[in-house]
Amino acid sequence: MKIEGVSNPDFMPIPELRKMQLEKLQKIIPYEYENVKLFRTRCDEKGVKPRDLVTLKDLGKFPFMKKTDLRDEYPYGLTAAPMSEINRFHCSSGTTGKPICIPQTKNDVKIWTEGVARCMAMYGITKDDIVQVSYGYGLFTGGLGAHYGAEELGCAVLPTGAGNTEKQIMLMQDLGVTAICCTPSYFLHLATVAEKMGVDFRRDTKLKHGVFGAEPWTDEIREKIEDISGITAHDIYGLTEIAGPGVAGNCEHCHGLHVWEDHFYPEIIDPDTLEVLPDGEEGELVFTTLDRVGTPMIRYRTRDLSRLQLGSCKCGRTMRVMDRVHARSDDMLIIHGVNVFPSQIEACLMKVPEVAPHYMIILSSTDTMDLFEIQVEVNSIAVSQDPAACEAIKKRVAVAIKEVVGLSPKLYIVAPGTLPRSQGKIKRVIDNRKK
Ligand code: DLL
Repeated sequence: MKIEGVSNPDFMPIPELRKMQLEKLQKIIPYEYENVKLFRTRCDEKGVKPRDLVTLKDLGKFPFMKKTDLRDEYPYGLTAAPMSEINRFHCSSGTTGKPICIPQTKNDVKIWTEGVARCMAMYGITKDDIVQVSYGYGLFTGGLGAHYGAEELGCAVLPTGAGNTEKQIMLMQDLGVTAICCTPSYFLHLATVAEKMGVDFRRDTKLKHGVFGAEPWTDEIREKIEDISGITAHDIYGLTEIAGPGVAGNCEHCHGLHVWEDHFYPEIIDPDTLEVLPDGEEGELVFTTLDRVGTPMIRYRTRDLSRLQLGSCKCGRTMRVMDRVHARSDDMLIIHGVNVFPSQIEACLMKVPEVAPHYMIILSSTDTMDLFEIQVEVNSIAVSQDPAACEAIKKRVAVAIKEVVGLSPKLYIVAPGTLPRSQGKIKRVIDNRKK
């Protein structure tokens, strides 16, 4: 894999890229049709055949895949390669029922590894960096994905996994770690623990880069992270079904993430009509894996809401830029009939400097109405114990939330360290409403 210079696939001329995408689709679609019964049946029902894929636009004729397909066909129903070719399994658990299982070949893992390495190279991480991987290892793709990607770049990797936070901070200092990979919420937790230990990231560590993803995080949280630690917070996106982390990442110029579309073909659809939307319009992100053969995904509906941006990026990369993912269509809360995304609440909270980036949205209901509460941590114990200061903060938060979503939740100010922390993906909404 060449990372520097024009031979890097990131900078491939667009006509060449589109030609390559079409050629890869013209291979993967017949392969999937031949090897995966569900796909074949759906194509037959729709009256579409692999040979109907003549231009990239024709992809829109083919059926979608969804998470429920993976659950229904668990464990091997969507596996296209023979078991002798399978080299790795990754699974992602949902809240209920069976997990989804993605068997993959050696080359599938290589494509994924390359995606992560390309992201890291784009962030300015080099073989001189010492990379601490604090994503969970195991069935979750975060740990092994970041690990393989950093090793591919030639970095020295410290595979701490998630948890054991004080030890992580000690190792970070002692070994001179320069880049950390974890969820943004876990980094915020690390920062709080570091502060308690008297460790100042700027003064006492060599940390420069954070490779954060696996959960939505707002621009406001990003600023907060950079502010408290002095590092550059990079965004890495991906999902188990498509590979894992490293499907897309941000460069220093774009406000969004370059999608490695030489491997992962993106579309945006209207989640209601299922029509493909033109670049520039927001909708649900759909991916087709162009050359993974273990469990190819054709038009996989991610549920993530994003947009493929128009125009070119200053960095010269030709790979399209998707908007940062702030929400999933299934994250949307309907409170008193109003659509609310948790990220909107987060952005409002982060406008108030005394508020810490830790909060919990709690919904419950009486027979007739929804009850909407938010518990918010403040930065200092002194503030949490000063009723007048708490009232003033509540007022500012209430005004911001009213302005953005038009609702007035009941606000509770709590002391630093009160709300649960997570080593992996954070859960910030508890919905106890009667269904
Ligand atoms: O979270 C893969 C990953 C690991 C990505 C580490 C980045 C870093 P899943 O567990 O299958 O895979 O969850 C995928 O997480 O559909 C998004 O909703 C969300 N997600 C992932 N990255 C981001 C991100 C991993 N950078 C689901 N921003 C996806 C916002 C993200 N949401």
